[in-house]
Amino acid sequence: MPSSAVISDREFVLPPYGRRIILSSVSSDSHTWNLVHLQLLLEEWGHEVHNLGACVPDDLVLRECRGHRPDLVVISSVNGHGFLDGRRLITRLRREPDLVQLPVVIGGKLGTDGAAGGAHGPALRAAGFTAVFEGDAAIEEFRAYLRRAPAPAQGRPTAVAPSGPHALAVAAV
Ligand code: B12
Repeated sequence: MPSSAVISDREFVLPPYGRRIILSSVSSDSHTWNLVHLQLLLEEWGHEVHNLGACVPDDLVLRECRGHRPDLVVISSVNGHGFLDGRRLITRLRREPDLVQLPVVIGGKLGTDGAAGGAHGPALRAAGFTAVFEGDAAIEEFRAYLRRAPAPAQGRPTAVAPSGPHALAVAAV
């Protein structure tokens, strides 16, 4: 299947090293092996993962974002409701002034057409996701996304992008 990653040109910056990541599913999705697999991959790539698990209510995601102050939020869904649940979640999250610039990506089987999906990127990005990963190349593209970043100017960059023009920036791990 061709690439279907849709990555925002919004002003988000990720710190260029092992990041603090919140991993979560959406409220309706009870699948767990997707989360286990993603956690293992992310940890193997050098990141610290706080896995919220399956069937996570929107309120809890927002609360954890505030309490945990992640560099990145990764939403995974495979039950077919990821598009609707994800759009509702990100709309809610982007309404919060303190979370408006937090990088949040989503991936998996986001519609009811299973692995044949891949058309949800533009709408989910328009709703506020930083990047959307669907299809066979999702993991590969996600890894490439995590690796892209300029060298840090100095010190630990903030989780929230500072104001001013800069492209999506993620570093090699
Ligand atoms: C096991 C399973 C279940 C188990 C889950 C048990 C558990 N504890 O996880 C049970 C029986 C509970 C279940 C229930 C349902 N399931 Co189910 N399930 C599966 C099955 C067979 C395997 C899923 C799995 O574990 N895969 C292994 C993991 C490692 O792979 P993965 O899930 O694909 O995740 C990978 C990628 O998707 C990707 N990815 C996922 N998220 C993200 C995020 C990012 C950022 C990136 C980059 C990549 C990424 O990377 C992951 C790791 O490689 C799949 C079919 C299949 N072969 O995939 C159906 C499947 C996911 N289920 C499906 C459905 C429809 C359901 C039900 C709605 C059925 C029903 N009518 O009740 C319910 C939903 C329940 C709910 N509330 O969510 C459909 C979804 C259809 C769709 N999206 O178009 C599938 C695809 C089956 C099918 N072909 O129809 N299911």
